[in-house]
Amino acid sequence: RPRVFSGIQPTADSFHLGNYLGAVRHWVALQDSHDAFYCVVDQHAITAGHDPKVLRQRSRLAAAQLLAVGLDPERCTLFVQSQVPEHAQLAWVLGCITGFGEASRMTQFKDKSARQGNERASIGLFTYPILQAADILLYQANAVPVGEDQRQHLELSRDLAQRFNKLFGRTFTVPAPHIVKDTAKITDLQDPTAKMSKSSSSPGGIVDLLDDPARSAKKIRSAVTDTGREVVFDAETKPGIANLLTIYSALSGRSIDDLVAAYDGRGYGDLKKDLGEVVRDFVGPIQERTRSHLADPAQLDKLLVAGAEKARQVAVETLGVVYDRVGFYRPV
Ligand code: AQP
Repeated sequence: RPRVFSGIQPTADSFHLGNYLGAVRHWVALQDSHDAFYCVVDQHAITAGHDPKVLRQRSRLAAAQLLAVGLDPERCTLFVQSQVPEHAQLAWVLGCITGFGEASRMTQFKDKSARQGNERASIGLFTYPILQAADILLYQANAVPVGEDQRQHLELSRDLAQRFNKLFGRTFTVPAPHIVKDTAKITDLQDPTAKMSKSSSSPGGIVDLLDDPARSAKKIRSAVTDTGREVVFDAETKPGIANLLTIYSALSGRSIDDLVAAYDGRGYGDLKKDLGEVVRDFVGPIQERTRSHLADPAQLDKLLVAGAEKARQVAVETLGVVYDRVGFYRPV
């Protein structure tokens, strides 16, 4: 079976609808067709400042949410990044074949460092995509399900795999992005031209899976839309409505055309009200399941330790080949 790898940062208490619809939903779907490795990337989560106690709890919360939305440890390998030291070890090697200029072109670093102030942005934030490449290449992943915002980072992962293979001999599978176009960029409810984001959206712009369902429904009802009335899907001229239709379609399984026809002549208010209810009904059971996973931290930890052991078997093997190929010292 082809391999799939993806990761998510435990940088907030809750994942948001963008994380779920752009990426995690596909993780769930790929469990049966692929040999799937999914990772809570806590090492990525310290690149922009953090609180140690909160981070540890958020890693558990992230794992609990992933289980709640449908990851099944019997059908995939779920683990926490820092439990597998080979990620950081491989990142060092990959960093040594990455150009400074090449890394400097990563737009996510440019955006985030500009927001933080260039003097305060860490080297970890700068080398983030190299650690991400290590995450992926360590597992010889064929495909990486992510949102559109990760396309450039994935391109770097591909370049590094190819470069390493050329320099030192065929070692890595070159991974392909698995970006499902329809939901690849869920936008901010208050600024429908920007992506919904943990770090840059205002509270009104983001729908968290673990937020109070009534509050989420209210946020949907208050989403920014244009001044027209007609419900049509046009991401250029009506980005707010297009975003709501995208979310509605993905959560309900109804096609965009079907929704547009259903709201013909009814205006935005009805659409927002109904979508608010769809979101409310969707997050309710996820919250319940998340709570039940969190209620048994020993069981959760057991599962994550087992996941890390499984992941390490692959990681150790790949790193061994890498160390050998680059000529690291090995006593005879
Ligand atoms: N708005 C989005 N639409 C579609 N996919 C999205 N993803 C994130 N935002 C959207 C995808 O979610 C996965 C996990 O991403 P992450 O752990 O890197 O989370 P993130 O990028 O930290 O999430 P945010 O909200 O975008 O935070 P900031 O802005 O702080 O970086 C990835 O596959 C990502 O593509």
